[in-house]
Amino acid sequence: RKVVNVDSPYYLEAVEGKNGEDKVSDAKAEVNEIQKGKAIWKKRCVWCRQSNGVWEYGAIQSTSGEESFVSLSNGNVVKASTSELLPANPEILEGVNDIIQLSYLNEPSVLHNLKYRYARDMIYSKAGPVLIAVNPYKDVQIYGKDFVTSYREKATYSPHVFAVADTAYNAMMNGGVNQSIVISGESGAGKTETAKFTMQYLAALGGGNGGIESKILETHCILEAFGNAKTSRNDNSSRFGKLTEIHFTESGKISSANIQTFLLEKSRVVEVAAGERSYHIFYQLCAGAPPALRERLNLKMANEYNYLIRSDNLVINGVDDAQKFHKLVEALDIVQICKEQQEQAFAMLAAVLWLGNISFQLIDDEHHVEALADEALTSAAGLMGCAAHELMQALSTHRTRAAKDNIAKKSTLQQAMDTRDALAKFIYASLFDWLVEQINKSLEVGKRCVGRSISILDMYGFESFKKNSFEQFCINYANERLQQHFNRHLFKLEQQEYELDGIDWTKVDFEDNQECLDLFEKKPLGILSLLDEESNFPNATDFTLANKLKQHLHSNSYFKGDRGRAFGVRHFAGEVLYDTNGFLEKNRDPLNSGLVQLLSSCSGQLPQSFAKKMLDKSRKPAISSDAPKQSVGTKFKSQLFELMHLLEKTTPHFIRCIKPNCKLVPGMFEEDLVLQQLRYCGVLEVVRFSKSGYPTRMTHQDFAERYGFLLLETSASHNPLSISVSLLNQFNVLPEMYQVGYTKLFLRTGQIGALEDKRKQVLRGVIGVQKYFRGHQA
Ligand code: AD9
Ligand code: MG
Repeated sequence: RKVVNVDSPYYLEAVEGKNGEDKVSDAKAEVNEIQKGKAIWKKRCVWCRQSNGVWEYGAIQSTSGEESFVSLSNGNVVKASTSELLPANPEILEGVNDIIQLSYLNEPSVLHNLKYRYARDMIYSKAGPVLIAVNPYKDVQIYGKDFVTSYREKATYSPHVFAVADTAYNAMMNGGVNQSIVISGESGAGKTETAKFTMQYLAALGGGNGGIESKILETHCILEAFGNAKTSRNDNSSRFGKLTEIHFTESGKISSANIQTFLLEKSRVVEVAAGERSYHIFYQLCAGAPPALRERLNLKMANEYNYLIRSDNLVINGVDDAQKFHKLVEALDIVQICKEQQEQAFAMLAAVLWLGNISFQLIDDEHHVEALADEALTSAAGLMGCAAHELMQALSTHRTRAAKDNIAKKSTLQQAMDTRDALAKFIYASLFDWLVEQINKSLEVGKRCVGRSISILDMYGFESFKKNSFEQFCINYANERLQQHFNRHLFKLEQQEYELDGIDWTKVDFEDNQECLDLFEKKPLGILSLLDEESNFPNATDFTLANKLKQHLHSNSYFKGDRGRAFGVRHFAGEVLYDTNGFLEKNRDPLNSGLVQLLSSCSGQLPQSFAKKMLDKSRKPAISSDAPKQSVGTKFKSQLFELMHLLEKTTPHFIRCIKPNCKLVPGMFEEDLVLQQLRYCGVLEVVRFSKSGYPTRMTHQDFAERYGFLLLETSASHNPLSISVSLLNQFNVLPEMYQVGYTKLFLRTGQIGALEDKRKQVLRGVIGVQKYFRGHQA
């Protein structure tokens, strides 16, 4: 049930609408004039597309037949086809808070509005119910305490992430319904930073309950160290998805929190693309560990580790890894991970680094190899807590999937390197999960109350690189799911509500991505099922997988067969070509039983617990390489289903982050890049939809209760519906501005603001009178 009160997003929007109302009505008059006849159309300001695709602002000088002469703002006069010109908004609407206020919602107009604001450091704008955040790539000084207070006290209504957090908090407090803030956008668009500002605001509002709020804020530093890395798109790219659930007490104080993570990109631990880095923590540890710790871990500098030097990128401009390490240790202290556990975690990191330095030598004529007994081997074994020869044995043997008796065989160089890398990835991913578990233990303080939580989702954004692998496949699948959630809430459910309440409404179509999701999820002929099936064939290869997909899916319009190992998917955000190289291995994510045994026999607590977790997950008591194990793809799918289930039980608030340029610099607004993102994420449709729709709604009952006392003539009827209608008449709300449904009143943007003002005015008067009388009584 959506009920509008002063704190709902619709109210916020309504007030913004109202503030800009004069502007809007002036502009509307102007537009009406223009639309009246050709004579005025001649003076018309328009957007004219240049041969390079850029839209230029100009004014029509003359029109003859199908063509017009347009004088552009750069002084040139060009000839253009009249039908290709797009109307520009009157100057008076320049830089409005909410795009919905624009008279013309064409792409160049929306783009211009965002650009205009961005140039003035107004990085936030509203697009109807959605907040748009354009990454400033610089410190914009709008997140201080004074801003928190302003938004808390509603002293300002300009769009801001704080306003979204405030709306969610109030809706939770007043309505007793769990809320969610769903942040999306491309890699580097600013999701993680936005999520942090959201939590900063909620911490300021709900803090003061034993310091849990500072613990929550400290988790960013820890999870970023272990789960973020420099990529070609973002120097601090999250390589995992994250849902932070914050629970509040009845009185609105933070009581506990919980973090759920999604699919960490494990492959980064052992392979790093040119220009990128592995996880920050490795460089931080190497640069910042104090001498005594270095000695205990036999730690070298980053440039001595194979896993780190492969990309040639050891430092990030402007980032001091050593200092970050000190910050990290402070954060670990704050979330109560004790020194002993910290050291165990660092030992695991050092073990991973040393594993990468282990090399192999040939031992026979059949290309079999054995790990070299050198410093790398002894250090890795020592840090894990096993004997060097046990590690050597585990790395030099493997078990074939086909072998029923599951006998260990000698490995070739490739097999041995794969085993070593699998061990490194397993240790790292297990360490990450362990860390999240420790953090959650420390955040699980007070009890939870029903309808008193806000979940913040910071998922990895849509990715399309030159080469896209299994990771991009999963990330983009997750984004496809989130896009559906967005569509469902902003178009589907909204329209269903209009229909159910019987209001006059022409249905609006929107880009539904269900078919694309089916391509991934359908059984037995969806990509994930086919991938699992192929993953179970011991002799399957990347080529057989690609062929299988093409064979079964070639007729699906969202699928595109390609040459060799590749296949394409038409995502909502564009077509992506995937290379199946490594898909099967990554989906199977095998860890041979020898390695699990090795870890369980280690003296270190962490390796033992990692092995135990692995064994617990496996259905058979003793893991064997052919034991049925849930594939990575299938596990991810069920995790996403659970996420959707959780989100569906909340009232969502959407934030769309936009990346203004690929150079990651402030002040540069690349129009094409922004437009592409606006188009893909469906923001333009939402704006058009919201403009034609009725974003404010209240049950007649609630409306009558809230405003009924304003009625000048006491209504003979006590029927809420007739009270509502009388109120609308009394306040001269134009008929096109509302619709009366069976149960609810639906209002267009900007309408409720006037009523709220009137209500406040009257209440203020009443309070004034009460004070007066109290004064007299005294
Ligand atoms: V990814 O999908 O995890 O690769 P994100 O999370 O969308 O990506 P992130 O939040 O990490 O992007 O932002 C990238 C960089 O942009 C940050 O490191 C900051 O340098 C910069 N940024 C983003 N938002 C802001 C902001 N509101 N103020 C200042 C910002 N800088
Ligand atoms: Mg991020």
